[in-house]
Amino acid sequence: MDRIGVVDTMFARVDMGSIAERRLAGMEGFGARFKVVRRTVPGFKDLAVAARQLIERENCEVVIACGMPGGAELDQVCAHEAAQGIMLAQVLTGKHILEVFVHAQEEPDPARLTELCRHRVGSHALNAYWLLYAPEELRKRAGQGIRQGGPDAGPLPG
Ligand code: RDL
Ligand code: RDL
Ligand code: RDL
Repeated sequence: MDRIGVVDTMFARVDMGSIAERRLAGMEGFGARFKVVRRTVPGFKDLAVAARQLIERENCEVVIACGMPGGAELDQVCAHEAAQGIMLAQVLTGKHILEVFVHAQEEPDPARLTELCRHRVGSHALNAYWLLYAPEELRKRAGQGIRQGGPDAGPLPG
């Protein structure tokens, strides 16, 4: 059976990994064609190595890496570093690790931040599934200004 990895953090103020797990559990082939392997690490700087381990030790085909950069300026610098680690892990393993970051400063209202999280994590869970099983779904949407967590920007005219 294929494996899809989900890793999230204790730092995040929303249980992002469970949102991804629930979304994947609703997709065709769950439990038959693929299963989900879940890990949680302290914070987003710990995501890259956990994702690499999910790929190399747990044989995951794709990983969804969820994190929440805090609101401080320092957290933005750290987010950039954490993102570079995730990219390095992708290049080293040759597998997709979808970085799902929801920045605390994107939305000051807590209820709306939770909603943004649900939407972004759910959308990237679907993207991971498509990368693995339905790349034509991504191809159909090329150049369409698709976003995760907010409204789509849409295509430019012409
Ligand atoms: O490796 C242990 C920690 O350094 C690691 O868990 C960090 O990701 C924790 N962390 C910070 O140290 C920080 O300054 C986090 C943030 N900011 C942050 O904004 N979001 C995190 N972790 O998930
Ligand atoms: O791995 C999943 C996503 O992290 C990845 O697809 C990103 O490239 C998506 N993305 C951002 O997260 C972002 O903050 C993009 C942009 N900005 C951007 O400006 N252009 C993109 N993607 O193509
Ligand atoms: O235009 C508004 C947003 O799309 C823009 O601010 C993005 O940069 C927000 N964003 C992130 O900050 C991020 O870390 C996005 C993603 N990840 C993402 O994966 N997909 C997005 N936006 O559409």
